[in-house]
Amino acid sequence: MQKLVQLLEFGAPGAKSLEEIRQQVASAGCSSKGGSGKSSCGSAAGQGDLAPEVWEKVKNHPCYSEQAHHHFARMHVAVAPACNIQCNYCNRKYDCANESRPGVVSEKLTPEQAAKKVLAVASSVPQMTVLGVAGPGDPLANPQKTFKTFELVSATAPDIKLCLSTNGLMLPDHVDRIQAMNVDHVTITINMIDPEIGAKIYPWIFYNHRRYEGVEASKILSERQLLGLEMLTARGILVKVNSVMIPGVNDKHLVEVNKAVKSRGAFLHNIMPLISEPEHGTVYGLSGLRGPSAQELKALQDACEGEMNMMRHCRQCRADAVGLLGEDRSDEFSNEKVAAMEVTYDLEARKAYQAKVELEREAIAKAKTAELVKLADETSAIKIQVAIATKGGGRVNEHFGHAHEFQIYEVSTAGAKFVGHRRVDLYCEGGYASADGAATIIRALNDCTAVLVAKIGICPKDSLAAAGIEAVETYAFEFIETSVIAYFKDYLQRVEKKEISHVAKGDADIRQGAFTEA
Ligand code: CLF
Ligand code: SF4
Repeated sequence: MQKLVQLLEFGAPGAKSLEEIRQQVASAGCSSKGGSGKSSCGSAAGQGDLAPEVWEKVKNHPCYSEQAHHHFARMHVAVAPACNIQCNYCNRKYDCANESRPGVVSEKLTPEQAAKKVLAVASSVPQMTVLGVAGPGDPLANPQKTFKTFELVSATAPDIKLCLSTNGLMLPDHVDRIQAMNVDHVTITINMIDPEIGAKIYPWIFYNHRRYEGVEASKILSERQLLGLEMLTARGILVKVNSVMIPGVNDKHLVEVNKAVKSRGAFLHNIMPLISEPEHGTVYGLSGLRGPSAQELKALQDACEGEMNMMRHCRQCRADAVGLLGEDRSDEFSNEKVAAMEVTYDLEARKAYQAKVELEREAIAKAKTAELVKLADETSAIKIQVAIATKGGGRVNEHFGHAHEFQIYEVSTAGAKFVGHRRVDLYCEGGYASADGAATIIRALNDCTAVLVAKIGICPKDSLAAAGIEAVETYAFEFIETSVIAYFKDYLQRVEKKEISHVAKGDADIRQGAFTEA
């Protein structure tokens, strides 16, 4: 392992790329015995005007920092099966290995199994910096299992940040314990502050040994959520609020929710689209309630953006997700595989990886500043969206045909900003192109002027062009934001020279709850 640490030393001649390091740590970290084996968050990058102690908490957290999500991974352990409320968008009985959405999980774990799994992942995936308990039920409806897991992990892997996501009903009762366990990041899902609206989202809650229904249930839930939020922020714990945008139910109301949570000190607001398919068997899915379109979601997020950071890179993960947001490596760490692993937890190698990422981040920030300078003389009012094929690291580094998702950037003369992502079916299946794949990808990217890729074949390039989307390979393996800005500058020049016409784009499908091939 000493050799590996030497390899990681930044500045060393011939230093390895991050991808090489990841692979090398993965092969050295643990072995299988017969098993098969307004600143820094939301949209912008860098520390900005965050206090240093806050920056320390968020800089390596893939959910609390948009920039960090290109480099750092989270994992969830499914130790909390029970829930104490019912949401009309949730059905935890549904499970599919290829499905990614909250509440979905392949295996439930005991705290001891979870602690071993965390060490196994930490040994193999140096970019994993955060352990979250996010279900499949509610972590605070299962407090013994949740806190026991945190206790075991903080004793053996103290560098891993602990994270908790709750519906908030029992939160006020556990705030002291959360603080005592150094859980710095808590997410509360708050979909309403008006119990009349809540009654359309929550049929019942179970509280103080009693079942409550209708408006009464939502009134209790809302009071407990807001009290828990106030108690956490008073203790300096960072709180992210997740809200599910449910068209026709709470979409307009979420602006009020945003104000309410902002005034109580929430750090970040994550407005997510409703995932609603009949096959999920949820009340909303079965009643045909649709999720929002890409433009509807963005318009609400934009309306809420102000002093408070908005999160736009949420992938609505499974309760057992492992990996960078947008990738799921949970299959590699099944109970059976973890039980057969010999785990070597190497804190020094993990620290070295993180130091290397710091250097990469500095390089990205410098390159972005340089590219922005080139835009300084432009006065155009044009604003476009550009899709990116990436597999992480903040670079344009994915082949079009291999992309499971595209990241979406909005760019104008003010610069480039991450505004979302689109999950898509793979264009290439087993080496063959899929006609359906092209159509669904075009629907998902319909609001984009261009897609920047590492590589693309002639057929998909032509299909995209016919749909008014330019496929561009010029920026292969370059930093994303600098590429987007450079593309935009080139686009403006071509418009000015009348080589092309600027065309306003239409709406797009989010396809958040889509099935994807793992
Ligand atoms: Fe997990 Fe949530 Fe912690 Fe992140 S997820 S408990 S804060 S470590 Fe992140 Fe996943 Fe979105 Fe959650 S992308 S669903 S916001
Ligand atoms: Fe499902 Fe979470 Fe709602 Fe419970 S709180 S019903 S687990 S979405």
